[in-house]
Order: sequence, then C-alpha cells, then structure tokens
Amino acid sequence: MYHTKLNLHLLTTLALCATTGTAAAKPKAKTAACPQPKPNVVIILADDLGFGDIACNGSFHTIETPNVDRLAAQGVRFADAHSTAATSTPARYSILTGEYAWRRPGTGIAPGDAAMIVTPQHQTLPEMMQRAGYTTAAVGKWHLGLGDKAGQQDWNGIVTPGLKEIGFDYSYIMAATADRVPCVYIEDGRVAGLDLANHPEDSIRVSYSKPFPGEPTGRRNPELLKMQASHGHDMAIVNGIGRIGYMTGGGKALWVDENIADTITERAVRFIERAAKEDDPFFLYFCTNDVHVPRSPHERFVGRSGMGPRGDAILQFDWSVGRILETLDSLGIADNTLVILSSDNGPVVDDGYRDRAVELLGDHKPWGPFRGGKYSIFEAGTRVPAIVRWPKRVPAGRVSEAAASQVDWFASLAALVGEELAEGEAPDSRNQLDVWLGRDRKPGKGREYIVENAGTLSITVDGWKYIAPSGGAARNNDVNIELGNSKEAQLYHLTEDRGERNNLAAQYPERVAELAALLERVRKTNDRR
Ligand code: NG6
Ligand code: CA
Repeated sequence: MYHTKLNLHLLTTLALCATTGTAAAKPKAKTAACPQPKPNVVIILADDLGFGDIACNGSFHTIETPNVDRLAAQGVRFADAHSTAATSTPARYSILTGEYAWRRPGTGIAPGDAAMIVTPQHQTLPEMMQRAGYTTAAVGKWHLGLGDKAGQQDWNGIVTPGLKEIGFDYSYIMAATADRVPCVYIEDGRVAGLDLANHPEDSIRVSYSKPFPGEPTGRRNPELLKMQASHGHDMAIVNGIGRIGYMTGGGKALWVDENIADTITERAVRFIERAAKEDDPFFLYFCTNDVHVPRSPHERFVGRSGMGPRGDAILQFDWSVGRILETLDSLGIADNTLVILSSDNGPVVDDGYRDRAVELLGDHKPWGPFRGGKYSIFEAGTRVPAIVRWPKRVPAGRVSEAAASQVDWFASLAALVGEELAEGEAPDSRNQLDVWLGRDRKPGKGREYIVENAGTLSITVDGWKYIAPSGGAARNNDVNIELGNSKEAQLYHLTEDRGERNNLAAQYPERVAELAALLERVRKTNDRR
C-alpha cells in the first residue's frame, strides 16, 4: 500500500514536470522546478486583523508579535496586499472561488444558519488542490454557510452538503463567527462533542428570527452577561456572552470562548502532523477566530498587551502562528511548506461589545497609516497584513510593494502546483505567482489594478484610486469608522496621499473617467486575463 502510494506520488511529480516542461518557453515555467516535491501550503487567515496590528508593519512600539515577525523575517512582507472586501464572507468567498463576491447576490455577512454560499456547484480552491494530489483541510472560522437551505440544517445529525462537498477532506469549523449562533464546532459535518444518546436534552435548535421560550436573552437578561454589548449581540446568551441569533441546547458541545484559539490551533496542528506522515502534500486553510469579537482570549494572555481583550487577542493570534511554525519545524517540513498569512478584512475597535478596546487603545493604530477600517471602502478596509514564507523558494526578509490581491491566490497556487484552470474556473483570479512568491516586489509590479468592495467599489491603478459614487452612509457611528461613501466621485493619489485626505476628482476629470470606465469593464467581464 505504502509503495503504491509512493509510486502514485512520484507519478504525480513526474506529471507536474511534464506539464512544466511543455510550458518551458513561457517565463512562468520557472515557478515549478523539478524534480522537487510539491510544497505543502498553509494559509493562516486572521479575522479583522489590521495592517497596523502586527509589529513588523511598523507597530513595534505598541504590540509584540514575535512569531508573525519571525515569519516576515524569513519571508516576504507585503505593503500593498488586499482582501477583496472589507468584511469576512465576501472576502473569504473570493479566496475560495477566485471570483469577486460582488458579482453574486447573497455574499454579504452571513448569519450562522445561512445555506452554503460557496456551493458544490462552484469550482473551489481546495478542489483544485485535490486535483493536484493534495490532502486538504479547513480549520477554524468558516462564515460561508452550510447545507442547501437557510435555517434548515440538522445540527443534531449531519450538516450536509458541507465542506467535504466543496473539496475539504477534513474540516473542523465554527459555522460563522464567534458572535453568531450556533456556538459549537462542526467536525466533518457533525457537531463535535454532542452526546445526544446520553443527553437528549442537548438537542440543538437555532433560529435567527424568534427567541426560544424560556431561554434568557442578552436583551432581557443583561445581568447574566459577563461582557455587555455596545450594539447588537443581545440575543442568545452562551458562556455569559450575548450573541447574534437564538439557540438552545448544545450542552458540553458548546464552545468556551476562552479556549477557541487553543482548540482550533490544536486541530490544525494535528492535521499537519497526520498529513506529514502521508506521501501526499497537504493544503491547510486555517482561519483563526482572533481578533474578531467577542474577544475573550485565554487567561494566559489576559492583561498581557495592556490594551485589553483586543490587544490580548492579537497576542493569542501570534501564539497560534507560533504553534503552526513550531509544528512545521519539529516535523522537519518547514523548508518545503509555503505559509501565507493574511487577514480577511481591516480592523475595527468597538465591534459591538464593551471590551474597553477603545479606551485602552493608546497609541496603537490597528489601521496603520491608512484611513477607514473594517466595513470601509477607504484603504484600511482591505489593505491587510500579508506575509509569505517558503524557505526553499521565497526570498527572506524582503518587503514587497507590488499590488497584490487575495483573489489571485487561486490561479497563482494552480500555477504553483501545475494545474490548468478550466474555462470559468476562478474567473477573476490571475496567475500572480511571481508576486506572491516575492520575486516581483516593486511598486508597479503585480496586478494592473486592484478592486476593493465595501458596498460600493473602488479601483486602483498605479497608485491612483477611484471610489465609485454611492448613496451609502459616510460613516458608521456604532463602530466609529468612516465608510468612505460619497455621492461624489472620489479620486486619491495613494502614492502621495496614502491616508486618502485629498479628493482630486475635480482636478483630474479625465483620470476619473478613465478609472470609472475600467471599473465598469471589470464589472461586466471576468477578470482572469
Ligand atoms: C456585524 C456585527 C459585528 C460583526 C460583523 C461581521 C452587529 C451589531 N455587528 O453585523 O459584530 O460580527 O457583522 O464581521 O451585529 S465579519 O468580520 O465576520 O465580517
Ligand atoms: Ca472579518
């Protein structure tokens, strides 16, 4: 059996060489040298981690992130990398499908009982990796819906279709976010740790419309809360924290917020350990809950940052990164593992719980030098931390100023592992492997344009950013973030004005027209080439 598998792996490697050989005339062929084994690929995706939330992006004086910094020192750190949207569901949709979420209705922030948004009909990133011979896993925050009907999932049986049907061999996930019910982990389609045989009373019910009679809610029973909400988050109470949505049951399967990082990091580590014993390479999509609300880090991080739970959650995130890196080191596979670290969207300080994040922020600037934050079309909405390390192939200790977008991970990884993309697969994703492996690092390299999405759209070309007019609110006062909407067109010269202070639209009407036309073209056609 072992030999059969090994032979199969050899055959795949040879096939990869053959594919690369055919393409030898094209410059991208150098990206897949032979006869090297395909690298393992680990994506570590933080939640709401801002550009300025990691020390190596210039915040050394306010936060310590030694593990993230080590990754950067051993790899390439990006100064101009973007998620495709300023909130989680659409940003993650783009990573897994290689398509801009704004092309599809129903890709906004999903409730915990949403039907699958990345569906079995999609051609997904993990499926492409499976085709290339990879063993795949998703661990941590999901937030892309489950099952085929909203509100109809069987939380007490198998939640299906699920991640298996879209290319993940193994999954251990939180359905949505920590502030949304159901507050349980789902392992390969089943709620982990649910023991209905001995505890039928733990049967789980979930509703996003009606409270369950007799169950306390944050709205009616604030005295039961250990963390008060600042806005929203006043429905079910689980572990003393008010959530979005109602649920009952769960028993011992309910998560303990303080242990989420430990639990999911441990599952990610175990997957790596198991996969490393096999001959096939592995692909891990590890999505942390940190630093999303409710921020309830483990007690060993409490008080350590001096910034309250938000800062402590950053330290906890950094710890998770350290555990993954240590695991790769101890298994001797770090050299041939491509690690990509990033965040789904920009930062927010008060996102609905009174956790003193605003009061204790001090000089720390989660958004770095950029304007706006999570939810915003200004830069801080999608200009996210991004670091890539692969000791064998990525230069160490470099900074890339190339324009880069997470939507390109799909086609770039396909090029890396030698997979052709079918017609219609990953329609907006481009092969930007030379950028993502840190070979092309200069400004002006990389994508010819970056499209951002936060309700309205923006497009940036050569440092000029155009924001399409929109009737949306100019700011969200609950979270104290400028959303960047304006009925007027906006044009910023990011090269000179990265803080987007001077709207130059009136001065450069031709440039506005040009960028608006380009955005219109992208709206109408796929973005692949
Ligand atoms: C908002 C939530 C916020 C967060 C966000 C999604 C309220 C008042 N606010 O609606 O707390 O959950 O959705 O964040 O409910 S994301 O990072 O998953 O997109
Ligand atoms: Ca997020």
